[in-house]
Amino acid sequence: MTRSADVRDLIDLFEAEATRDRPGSETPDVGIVMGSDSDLETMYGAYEALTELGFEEVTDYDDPPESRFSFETFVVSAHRTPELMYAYSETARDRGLDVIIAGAGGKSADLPNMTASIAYPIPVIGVPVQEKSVDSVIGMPTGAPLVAVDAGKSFNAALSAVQILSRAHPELTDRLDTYHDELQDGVGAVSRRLHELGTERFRETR
Ligand code: AIR
Repeated sequence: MTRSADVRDLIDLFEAEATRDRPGSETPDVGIVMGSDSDLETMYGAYEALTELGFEEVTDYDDPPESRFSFETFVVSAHRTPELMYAYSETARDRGLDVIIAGAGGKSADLPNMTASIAYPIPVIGVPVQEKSVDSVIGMPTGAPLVAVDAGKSFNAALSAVQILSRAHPELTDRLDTYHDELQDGVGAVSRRLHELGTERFRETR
């Protein structure tokens, strides 16, 4: 048993949350975990995508945000805090999470795979924080699934998470459609400008 008071507190918090009977509208839908706070810049893309799609961050389980869809964020290290990883993942379903985004870096990026195994059948989207983490994130044995994005693509991980949620929540499909329309508008506007200005002028004014 860990002697770290903060880790112990977090484990107690997860276990207590798991025993509460609360509607899905009051619990986080998406969990974001990362192996270290040094991963935060890379994992920030997930935050950006979720907030762009109208999700709010839960920072106090007793005071959930107004918006229907929300997410939570924690540092959980597979190697430095294995008990915390176990408690986070094992309680995920009872705490109301529907999908988890897990990022880790280094050559032993085990958080996504272990989270996927323990939180099963909740889908886990793994984010290799560095190129050298890709093999360790995607190399799951048959029967132990993990969805993964390419190195650093945490923004896409969050879009995938919302795609998964949208199958049960049509309003999220609308938000994803709007996001995609805006993406197309952006490319369309650039394409038109490039064509109309010509390559040299476009490069000068870019
Ligand atoms: N890591 C942390 N615990 C287990 C692993 N694999 C990863 C983090 C981070 C890297 O190790 O996900 O990408 C370096 O962490 P730190 O804290 O030394 O910067």
